[in-house]
Amino acid sequence: MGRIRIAAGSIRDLTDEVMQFARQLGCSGLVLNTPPLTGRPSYGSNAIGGSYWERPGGSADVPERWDLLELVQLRRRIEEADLRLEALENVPIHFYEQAILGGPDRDRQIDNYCETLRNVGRAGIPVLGYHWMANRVWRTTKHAKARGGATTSTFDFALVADAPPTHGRVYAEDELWESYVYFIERVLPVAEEYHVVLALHPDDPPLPMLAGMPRLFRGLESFRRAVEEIAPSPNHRLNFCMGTWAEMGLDEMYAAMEYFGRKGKIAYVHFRNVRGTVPAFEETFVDEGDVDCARAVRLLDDVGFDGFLIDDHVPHMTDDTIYMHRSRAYAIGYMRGLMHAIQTGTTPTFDSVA
Ligand SMILES: [Mn+2]
Repeated sequence: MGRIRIAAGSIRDLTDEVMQFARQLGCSGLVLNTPPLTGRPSYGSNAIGGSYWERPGGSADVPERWDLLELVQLRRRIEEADLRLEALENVPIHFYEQAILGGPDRDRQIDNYCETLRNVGRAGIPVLGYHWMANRVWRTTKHAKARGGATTSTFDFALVADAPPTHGRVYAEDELWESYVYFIERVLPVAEEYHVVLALHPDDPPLPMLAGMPRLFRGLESFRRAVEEIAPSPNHRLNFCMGTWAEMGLDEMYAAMEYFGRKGKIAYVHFRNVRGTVPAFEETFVDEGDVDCARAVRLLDDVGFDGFLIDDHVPHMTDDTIYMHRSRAYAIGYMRGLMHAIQTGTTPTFDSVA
């Protein structure tokens, strides 16, 4: 009991303010989501984000990899604020889009991805999240009415059933499995060697196909195939997005949580809630959707999950910030309350940096 940590998630831009916010909420760590790193070696600059490498007349190409020193600086800055950098989730999609598509540049992108993985490991960052969505997360409105006049995101497949292919043509599911196997067989050994856990996020929305692009990771069986058959390793686990799993149906969600949780295959959890399943659903506050969050936390604790939970998508509350501090404070406070409740009889421990 009491092994589960709570971290603040969905942070793109690392600021002193957001680190204070996380500390004030009692979080033990942070997850950064696609942080805007330059990817350029920064050892020549005298300021973080300095312009040494912005040479006049120099090449304007955008690196498709993350640089070691920037990653070290990121981790140190967070640890100096008495937090831990729990994970980075998702390199920019253009870093490995050709790998997903099985395109002509995939070997170059995979080489770069491997170098990013080495740098993540060298920088002492334990987890790198990834997904296999060439056309990303889809919502059909971001301004639906939520409780009390908050606004939220919803998805209704009927509105986009006729969407043209996002990547020029209709891809077959077999093609995406082929490119997935090709990718993971090359990157996973590097993750192992450099002690990084790769954490796979489901396709959101979890439909078989969207705009000409198959969506592989939409159920327990596809994840089992990925982390047990194709690429079994202690360094290959799930970024368990409770919201996306609930979009598949609650039975699937609880079954997967128990199945993968018991095997120690869940690296961390996106703790959010929804109402409805594909083909149509809406995001909700954490305490009002279809998922019984108390049951979820109890289940995670029962199966011995010892990773961390983060807030994920949250409804936008009145006068909230772009980062949605109000709504995130509510979600994280709620998560802490649930954790306290299941730890009754023990002393709640929300460790700082170990
Ligand atoms: Mn998620």
